Order: sequence, then structure tokens, then C-alpha cells
Amino acid sequence: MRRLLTGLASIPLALFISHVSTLVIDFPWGVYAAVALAVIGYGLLLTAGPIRRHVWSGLGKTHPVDVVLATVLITGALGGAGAWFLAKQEEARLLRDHVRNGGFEKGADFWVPDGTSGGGADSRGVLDTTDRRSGAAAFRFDHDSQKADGQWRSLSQRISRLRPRTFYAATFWALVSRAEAKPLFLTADAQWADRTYVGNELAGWREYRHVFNTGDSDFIDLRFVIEAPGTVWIDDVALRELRQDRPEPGRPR
Ligand SMILES: [Ca+2]
Repeated sequence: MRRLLTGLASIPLALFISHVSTLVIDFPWGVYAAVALAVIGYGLLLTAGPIRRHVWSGLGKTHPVDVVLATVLITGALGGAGAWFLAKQEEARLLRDHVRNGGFEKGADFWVPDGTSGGGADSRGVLDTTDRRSGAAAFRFDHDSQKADGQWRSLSQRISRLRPRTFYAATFWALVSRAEAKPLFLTADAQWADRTYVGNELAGWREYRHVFNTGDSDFIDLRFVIEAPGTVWIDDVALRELRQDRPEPGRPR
């Protein structure tokens, strides 16, 4: 009887662990643990005393074919439901946006203005409620210093609980005005090595995409850096995991 109850209890527990592990801590081993727990729970259920007595020893003797068929059907249905649940969960994970306040609707909350380096870049970063792509606000950089080492301003957000060795795509919308070529870039690595620059066109809001791999790290700093004269607005910043079988390295950045 205890085995029957343990078996019954372990299946919802497995669902709960799986749910928590993907949505709250984003921990892939949690899903594997949940699957293992569900399988063990089902095994306990099938071999529990009451089931053994009534099904395997009772019905199994009088209607063996029916019992085998029913077991196969139930196992298949549960397996299918489990696979469907995991697929849905994977889908939800890939849709999840990891950026907080990416549309600047809560002002500059969660964003860190890193000021200027080198001392004295003529540069400002403010919230703009007039020119924006969505909602009520966007973030605007005004930079007047000529391009030179250390003459930059940045705005960043640390994003943690990411998966190591995983491809992510950061997307954002930008509007550029009175700017020199390549006034601002987005980077996600500590060395600022891999950069996605905005153009200097005056063609209205345009979406940009920066694809990167987390390497051994489980966090990144998503950082916008302005380093050439111009005014650049950014809005609707988002970060989503890419399907691991399709990192889309060939897409334009
Ligand atoms: Ca906005």
C-alpha cells in the first residue's frame, strides 16, 4: 500500500520539480530528475501490493491479454503525455525573455548606467518619453565626444541563471540620428570582443540581433556602449535562448 501511495505521489511531485526547475531556476538537471522520478513512481505503482494482487495475480490469470493490452495502452498514453509536457516546457523556455524592463517602461530599473570612462566624455543617457518604439518610454544616448580610447558611455544589465555553453540571441530596436558611422554597439562578453553595431542611417526604428554563446559562464552583462558622436535611442531589448540544434550563426547580426 505504501508503495502505491509513493508511486501516486511521485508523479505530481515530478511535474512540480520539472516546472520549478525550468521556470524558476532554469536547471536542466531538474527536468532529468523529474523524468527519472516519474518513471520510478510509475514502476512503484505497477509493482505495488494492491496492483499486484488485483491486477497481476487476479485479472492477469483470467484475462491475461486484456491486462497486457491495457498496461501497454496506459503506459503509452502516460509516456506520450510526458513527452508532450516536456516539449511544451522546452518551448516555453525558448520563448522566455531574460531581460528585465527591456522596454524601459519602469524607467531605468534593472539597468546600470556605467558613466563615462577616461574622464570627461561629453555624453548623456536619459529616459525619453517622446521618442520611443513601444509603450511610454525608450532610452536615449546623446554623445558629443569624438571617437577616442576611453571616451564612451554604457548602459548594462547583468543577466544570470543562463545555461553555460548555450547560444542566445539578444535583440533590440534602435533609432539613430545625426550620428557618425557605428556610433553604438551591443556586446555580451566581458572583453567587448563580439559587437553588434547600429547603423547610422536615418531610416527610423530598426531591429538588431546579437547572437552569442555563454561559454563556461552562467551569466552575462548585456551592454550598450556609445563611442562616436550621435543620438541613439534603444527600446524593446530582449534575450532568448536559441534551439541548440540551430544556433543560426549565418543570420545577419
Ligand atoms: Ca518602450
